[in-house]
Amino acid sequence: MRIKTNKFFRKDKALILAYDHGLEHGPTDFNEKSVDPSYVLDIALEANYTGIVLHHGLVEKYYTSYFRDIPLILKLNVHTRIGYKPLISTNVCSVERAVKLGADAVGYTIYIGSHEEPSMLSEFSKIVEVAHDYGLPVIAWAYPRGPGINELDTDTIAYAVRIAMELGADMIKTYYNGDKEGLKWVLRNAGRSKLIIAGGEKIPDMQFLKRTEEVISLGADGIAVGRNIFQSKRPFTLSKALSKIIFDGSTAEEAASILPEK
Ligand code: FBP
Repeated sequence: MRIKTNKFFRKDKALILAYDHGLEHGPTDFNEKSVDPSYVLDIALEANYTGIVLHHGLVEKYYTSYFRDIPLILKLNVHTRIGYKPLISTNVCSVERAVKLGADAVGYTIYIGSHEEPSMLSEFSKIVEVAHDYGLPVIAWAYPRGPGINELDTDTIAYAVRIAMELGADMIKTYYNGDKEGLKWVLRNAGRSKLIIAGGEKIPDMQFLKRTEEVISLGADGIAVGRNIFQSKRPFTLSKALSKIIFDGSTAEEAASILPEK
């Protein structure tokens, strides 16, 4: 089944803001401003992001004020960093509830290579089935992770992406390891699924712009960024600079010209 994902794309590219970190990493990811979900939603709105990733609690209490202005990807599972636990991302919201809450897509993390991978593959497949019955696209966070797994190995990333593609993901979010030829191979393995590159830990703004220019020029369908935006001192203008690279074909240097002095 070909499910429409065009809501998340402008000129065939996606710029998605991820804000699931409060659950995934905890408040250490936030500063005085970004701890407030309304502040991050304002960034998404003002910089015209093509989607935002939220968990259902934030959707109910905050997203309703932005309803339909920013396409919503409701994240259905979660893994927290606190305490010892198996490497499984736990389902915390149904597709039916996501539909009721006005989601335009659902998101699901699979830790490829974890001991718990079999149950995530099974749950993901059921989610794809139900979501597609509603005509809802599914985004897989296809993240290699687990004992003995090199998360940044190109073949392992390509394998993770291939698994998500063959299990019906409409969009796949994964890491870029800096291997340019490798990304082309990863993209081949995404097939007709869209490949979105995850942001990662905060790096200097200019370096992030250059990395974005690189992945877009190599054919990635977009980026999904969290910390590199809401941990930046200038998240609004940095977002606009990313837009220039992704949608207008600007170089990182051209895009950086709109950034204010730090
Ligand atoms: P970042 O751009 O901040 O890396 O966000 C992307 C993301 O996939 C989030 O959606 C998620 O919360 C987080 O990274 C997962 O991080 P980790 O890989 O450390 O578990």
